[in-house]
Amino acid sequence: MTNKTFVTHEALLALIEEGLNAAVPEAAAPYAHGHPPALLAEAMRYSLLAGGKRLRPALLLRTVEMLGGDLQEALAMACALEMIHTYSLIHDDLPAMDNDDFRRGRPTNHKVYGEGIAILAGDGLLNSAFEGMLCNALRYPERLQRHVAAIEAIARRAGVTGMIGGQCLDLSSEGMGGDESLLSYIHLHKTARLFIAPVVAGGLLCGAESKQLSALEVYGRNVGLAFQIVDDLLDLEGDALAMGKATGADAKLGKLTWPALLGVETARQKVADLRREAFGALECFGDAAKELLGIGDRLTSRKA
Ligand code: GRG
Repeated sequence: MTNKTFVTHEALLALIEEGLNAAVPEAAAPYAHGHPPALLAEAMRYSLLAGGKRLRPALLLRTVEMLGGDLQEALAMACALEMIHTYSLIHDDLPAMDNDDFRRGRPTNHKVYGEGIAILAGDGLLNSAFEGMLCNALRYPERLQRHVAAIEAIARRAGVTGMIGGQCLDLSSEGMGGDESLLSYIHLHKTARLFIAPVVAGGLLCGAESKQLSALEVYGRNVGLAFQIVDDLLDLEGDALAMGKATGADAKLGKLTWPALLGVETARQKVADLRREAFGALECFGDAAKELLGIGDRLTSRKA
């Protein structure tokens, strides 16, 4: 048994919202040097503060909490993950990619600001994410090495051998069919890498040992893959209103998904198997893993 105390879910979300709000401030006076143009700041904030589930920052902060780290020190990194995720959604929604009109319960960024500004809002969020993490790292010279290792872990998993690589294969294989190995590659890279990044980065920030880092990686990978299959199932059978975006998009685009490839029942079974493996990986952390397990539970049993 552990006497560890945990921040409430509401308090954690409030901390994340506060961090995000500060990470991309509202515009200063027009043409103020050292500030983004008003339109760009507005477009970035439009998508960032639109109320997503904040899964990736929560995963990082819960990992840091589990390992006894400092939530304030980790906040910039948690927010950076949400900024990277939000940039990927803005770009994914563009006509050149998934061409979606609706995201997080409101019109997509390019529907409001036009394609050019939406591309720049995504670019701005991606760059600001790294600016924020690096500025924060410099505030902790005694743990600079840990910060840099964690930032590298995030950069790699969001990059061309991670999310961007997965998105590339997803896009280039649209309507062309494919098999399990292609689908596994796409899901692991496009989605699961951004679930592995927060837990491994949280571990690195807290100086976790290699056995613990491996366990965190297994947890992140399995919940990430399960999350993506649930997303595919919801796209097939979910309620567009509850989801805050249109459903049925995968079938329209001829996308390779687990339900399309193996059927709905096998896809559901796969979610259950991945979930079991993910939870098993956290056993080495004992009761301290309670909140991380809770996130895994919510994201593999979600209905929206
Ligand atoms: C453009 C480089 C680039 C990558 C895009 C995010 C992404 C990669 C594609 C989005 C397509 C998609 C629906 C993927 C499924 C997994 C996913 C990322 C779902 C959305 O994440 P949530 O449910 O969203 O965490 P919220 O809005 O709650 O943050």
